[in-house]
Amino acid sequence: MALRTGFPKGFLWGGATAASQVEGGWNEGGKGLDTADCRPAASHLTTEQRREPAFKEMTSEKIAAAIQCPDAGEYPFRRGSDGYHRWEEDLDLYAEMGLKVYRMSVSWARIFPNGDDVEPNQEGIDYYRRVLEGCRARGMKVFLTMLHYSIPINLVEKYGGWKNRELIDLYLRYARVLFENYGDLVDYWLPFNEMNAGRFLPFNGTALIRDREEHFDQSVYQGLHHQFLASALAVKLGHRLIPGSQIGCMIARFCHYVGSCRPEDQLQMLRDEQYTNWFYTDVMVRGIYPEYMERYFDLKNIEVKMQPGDQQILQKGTADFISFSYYFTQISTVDTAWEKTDGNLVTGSKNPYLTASEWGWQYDPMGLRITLNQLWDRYRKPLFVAENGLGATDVLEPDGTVHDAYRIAYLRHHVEAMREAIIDGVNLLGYTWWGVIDLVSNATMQMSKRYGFIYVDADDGGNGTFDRFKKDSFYWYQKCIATNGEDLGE
Ligand code: BGP
Repeated sequence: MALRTGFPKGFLWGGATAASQVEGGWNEGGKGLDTADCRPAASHLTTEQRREPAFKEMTSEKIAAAIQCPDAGEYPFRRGSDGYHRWEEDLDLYAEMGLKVYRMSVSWARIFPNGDDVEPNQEGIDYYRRVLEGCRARGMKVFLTMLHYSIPINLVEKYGGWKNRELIDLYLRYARVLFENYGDLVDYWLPFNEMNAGRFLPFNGTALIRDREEHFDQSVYQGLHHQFLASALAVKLGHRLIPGSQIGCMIARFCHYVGSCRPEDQLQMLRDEQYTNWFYTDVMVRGIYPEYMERYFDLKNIEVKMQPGDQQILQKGTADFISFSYYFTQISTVDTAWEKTDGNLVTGSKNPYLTASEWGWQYDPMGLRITLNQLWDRYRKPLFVAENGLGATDVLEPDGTVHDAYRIAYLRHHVEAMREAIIDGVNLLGYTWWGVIDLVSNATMQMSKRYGFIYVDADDGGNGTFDRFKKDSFYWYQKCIATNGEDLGE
């Protein structure tokens, strides 16, 4: 067996966005109001305030106010980055960068405005067909997220979100439309973005409203069970409708390091890995509910209601590949006084050996190599880094340039880490940088937390031209792709 030397031929270099964060056009083309459209701006809040459950969770009061609001107002996702209108210009820029694959998502509410409509909205179907054909015409493959958080608000108001089993059938009706209409244009399918988000950001993930639930955790895990079933059934349906299709799964991967050599800390790390990561991939890749969750459910007084046949559904709909988002690492410890820092979806314990982004996310390329090795060792399924990126404050210079050396450094180090993992023996299909273009932040609803290689001239309040500008990182990634990851110099 020859030692690998670097990125394989055909490695899928790419970029990612999500419909709710990039599109805007919230009430155009027959689209219905969705959950993202109802999340109010929060850029005025402090970091401490953003850690509060009251900020992270949705309330009936907030929903009612959002439904009443007739314009984009204080709702940043209603504007996004105006990608709905500028998709051709954006695809041209991605092609100029040399992207081999574009990870994008479809908005459920553009296809079924209320989620339970009998007939789909043809205007929405046609819109995405044009975008997908645009990717093909520019030589880019497509990695399609079928559901990246936002669902029609009617499914929350009328059905109570994912805790209601009826959502499985409604989701499959939607999935069928995607498979039937875009089977010739999509290369990789992803039924759900970050399955574990249902646990960490329940409004986004499982569409739950805190004040409407008696036993919140029970509803979260019931909702997750329905999503697992919907995902497995989508895999089965997709394979039947499109023979040979590649349909994966995804989690937000939380990589943990043990805080000390105390056995208690080591056990804590095992539990953290099981409860935040392995549970989700074990169900979607192995097709089983792992035994360690029984103890957890018992502890939390949770009883996931299953119907006869559910286990078989999970077993028959396992994922073809595993994708994940990777942003940071955190410490596992039983020491409650350990200093904290923020990370994607969670607040975790701080690692003194690492530096962090302006938003507190700890910068750790080696954690990506470790994560890739762990996932490959456990499942031996092809892997895909569906998200990785740096949210930072950028400055648009008067001459239209943006000098983001910090983003280039972050990217270079993570590309090096992936190369090392490939040499370690990991089977890695591709890498889609999160926020290939500036878009509204998922957790903080800010435009000013910028991820893109392409700058969008808009501020948190939606003021600006929304014109696009290439950052220095645009050119760096272009060269990285052109040399298949060989040239990682300035
Ligand atoms: C992931 C989400 C993305 C994206 C990213 C960055 O969890 O899948 O939608 O937003 O995190 O997070 P944020 O936008 O909060 O900085």
